[in-house]
Amino acid sequence: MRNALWVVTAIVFLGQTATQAQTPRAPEKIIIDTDIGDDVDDAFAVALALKSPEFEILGFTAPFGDTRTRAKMLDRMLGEAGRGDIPVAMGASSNANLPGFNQRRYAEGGTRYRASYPDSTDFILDQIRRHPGEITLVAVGPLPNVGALIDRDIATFRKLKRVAIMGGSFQPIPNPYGLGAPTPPMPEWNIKNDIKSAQKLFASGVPVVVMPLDSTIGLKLHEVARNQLLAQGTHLTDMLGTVYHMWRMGTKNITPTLFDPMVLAWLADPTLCPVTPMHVRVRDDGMTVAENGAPNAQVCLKSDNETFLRFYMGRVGSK
Ligand SMILES: [Ca+2]
Repeated sequence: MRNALWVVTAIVFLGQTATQAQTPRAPEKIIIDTDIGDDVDDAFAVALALKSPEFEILGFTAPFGDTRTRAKMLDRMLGEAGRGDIPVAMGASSNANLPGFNQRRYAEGGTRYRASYPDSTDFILDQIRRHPGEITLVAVGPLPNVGALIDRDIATFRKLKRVAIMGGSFQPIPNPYGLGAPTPPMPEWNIKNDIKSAQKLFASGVPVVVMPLDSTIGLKLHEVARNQLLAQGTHLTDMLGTVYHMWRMGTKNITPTLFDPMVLAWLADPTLCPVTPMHVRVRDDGMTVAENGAPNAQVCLKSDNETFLRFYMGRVGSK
C-alpha cells in the first residue's frame, strides 16, 4: 500500500513537473542593433538569435560605418534563413569608406528580400511606442543609433525594458591561452567609436546589461567546435561558413572570438554569464569605469568558454 501510494504520489509529482516545465515563458521582444560585416561575431550572434525560442525578434538595425551595406547583409542573411518577415532598418552612415568590411561580397551578392530599409531611429521609436516597457534593445556595435534615439526622444527611449550591450573593459584580462601577462583594461571598440552616445546611454536611466571584454574575449570558436559547427549543412551554418572565410581572408585571423553572441546567450540563459550590479561611467577617453553610486548596469565580468560553446553548438549547431 505504501508502495502504491508512493507510485501515485510520484506520478502526480512528475505530472506537475512536466506541466511546469512545459509552461512557456513569453518570448522576449528584442531589436538587434549590429555592425555586422566587420568582425565576424555579429553574424554568429544573428544566427544564435534566430535559433533561440526565447526571442521574438522585432527587427534588426544597422549602426556605424556603411550602414546600407550592413542592412543589405542582414537582408540577404535573413531572407536565406527563411526570415524575410523580420524588418531591417539602417542608421546614418558615419563613414561609409571605413576599412574592414571584409564580408562585403556576401552583402552585395545574392538576393534582396526587402524593397527598402527604413530609418533606424524611426523604426525603433515606433516599436517602443507599440510595446512600452517590453523591448530589450540588443546593441552589439558602436552606439550612434542609441545616441540618436536619446537625442530624438529620450522619454520614449526610457520606455525600453533595457539595453543589453557588448562593450567596455573593466579589469585586467588574463591571456585566453594562459600565455603571457594579463592585458590591462582598455577603451573598447564599441565604446570608443562613439563615446558621447555611450555616455548618454549610461546616464539615461534605462537599465543596461553589459558584456565587456572581461567576459567575452575568451570566447574562442576553436578549430574543433568550428569544424563541427560549419559542417552541419544548414542554411545558417553554410552562411556562417561563407562569411567566416571572407573574414579570415580579410583579417588573416583564424579563430573568431564570439564577443557578441554572449549578449544573446545571456538573455536566453543568464547563468551563462553571472552579472554584478555596478555604477558604470564612460570617461571622455572611452574607458568604462565602475564608481560608487546607485547601480545603472548589470555587468558580467567572467564566463566559461566551454560552457558557452556547448550552449552555442546546441542551438546553432543543430538542425
Ligand atoms: Ca559587433
